[in-house]
Amino acid sequence: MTGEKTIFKKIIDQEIPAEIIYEDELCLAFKDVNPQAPTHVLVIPKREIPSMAHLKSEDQELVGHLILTVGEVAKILGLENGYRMIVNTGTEGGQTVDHLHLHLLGGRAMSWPPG
Ligand code: DGP
Repeated sequence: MTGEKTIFKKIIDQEIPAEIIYEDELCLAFKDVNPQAPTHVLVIPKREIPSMAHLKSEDQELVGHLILTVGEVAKILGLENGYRMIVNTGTEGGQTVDHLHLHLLGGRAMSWPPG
């Protein structure tokens, strides 16, 4: 990390706006600015963790909470026909923002394999 705030840290700190869907003491869920599906939400931890590759065993409970939150947000948004959760990790994983985030995509049929 460069020490500079990521765009997601700025959203957490309310320095830039986001369309918040859900928030609790550990995480924040907000709409992706560049949606790849009719529903595209990002679930992020409030604690600064650059990526999935930086998770430690003591983060197990937080990770469980983030995944359960994706499921809760899917319910809030009525994705009863299914959805996809994606965690892009590192350069080859397609990660562009260095703050761990879980993509929730829904509202259309997904294809496989992803690009
Ligand atoms: P990834 O490629 O997995 O690192 O995804 C980063 C996502 O973050 C990408 O889908 C676009 C989204 N994004 C980038 N900047 C902003 C922003 O300022 N606001 C919101 N809501 N989403 C953003």
